[in-house]
Amino acid sequence: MARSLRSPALPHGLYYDRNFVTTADRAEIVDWLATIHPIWERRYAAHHPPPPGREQRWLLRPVYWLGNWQFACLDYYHPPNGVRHRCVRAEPYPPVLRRLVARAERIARRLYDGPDMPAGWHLNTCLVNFYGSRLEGGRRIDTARVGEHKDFEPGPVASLSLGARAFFQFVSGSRARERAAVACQQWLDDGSLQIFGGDRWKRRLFHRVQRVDRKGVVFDLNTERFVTRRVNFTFRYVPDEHIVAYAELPPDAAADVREYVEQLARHSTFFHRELAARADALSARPATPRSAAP
Ligand SMILES: O=C(O)CCC(=O)C(=O)O
Repeated sequence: MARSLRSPALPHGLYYDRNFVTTADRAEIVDWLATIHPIWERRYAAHHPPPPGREQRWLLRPVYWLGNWQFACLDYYHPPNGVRHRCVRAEPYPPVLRRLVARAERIARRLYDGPDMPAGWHLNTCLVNFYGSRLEGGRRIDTARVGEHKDFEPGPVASLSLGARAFFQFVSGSRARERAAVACQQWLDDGSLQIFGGDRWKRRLFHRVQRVDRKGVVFDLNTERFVTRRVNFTFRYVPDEHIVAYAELPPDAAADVREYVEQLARHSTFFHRELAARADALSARPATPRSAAP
C-alpha cells in the first residue's frame, strides 16, 4: 500500500517530484549521455521471429540500457515464464545516476511495502529512451511517443526525465475502448522524478507517452539519424539470478543479439570485454569427440 509523500495532488501509489535533479547533476548526466552510442534495435530476430500476424520492425527510437540489456528480440523480461536469457549484463550506472538511484530507492521504500515492494528489490536496470525525430531522406519524422504497455519487472519503477516535457498517461488497457479510458495523466518535466508502483498503477493499468513538446533545445548526442529532444531513464528491478553475461547466452540467443553487442563494443570497453569473454569461453570448451559427433 502506498503512502502519500510529497505529491499531495496525486493518487496513492504515484509520486512526482518536479525538481528532483539538481542543475549540477543534470549537467553531469548530459556530459555522460554524450559519451554513449545508443543503438537501433529490431523487434525480432532469426531465432525469435515475429508471431503470426506481426511483422519485423525497427523500434521507434534508439535506446541504451544499463545494468542489464533487455534486447527487444529476446522479448524483454516477463515473469513468471519469460525470465531466462532475456536480461544480458550491461554497463554499470555512471556515478551521477548511482547517486540519483539511491535517492529514488529511499523514496520508493517509504512509499511501498508488502506485496508492492518485493524482497531484494533494488533498481538495478535502466532503460534509456531517446525521444525525438528520425531523419529519413531529408525529412524529420517525429516518433516521440510510446504506446500503452506495462513494465513487467517486479516492484516500483522510477522514471527520470530530461529535456522537453512529455505528456504521460495511465490507461485501462490496449484495446480501443480501454485506450480511451485515461485513469491519470500528467506532464513529466525536465529534471523530474516519477515513481509508480502497486497493484493499480503497475500491475493493472497500462502507461504510455502520448507526445513530447516540440519546444526547447535538442541534445547533442551520438544518436544516429535521430534528433533527440527528450531523454527518459526508467529504473527497474530484475532479480539478479535472471541476469546473464553475454558469454552465458545459449547459441541461438547469442546469435540474435551478436550484431548489437558488436556495435556496442565499438565504443564500450564493457561490451568489448563481454564479446571477448564469449570468444574465450567458446575456445576453452572441450571439442566434441569425433566418435560422439552426430
Ligand atoms: O518516457 C517515459 O516517460 C516512459 C517510458 C516508458 O514507459 C518505458 O520505458 O517503459
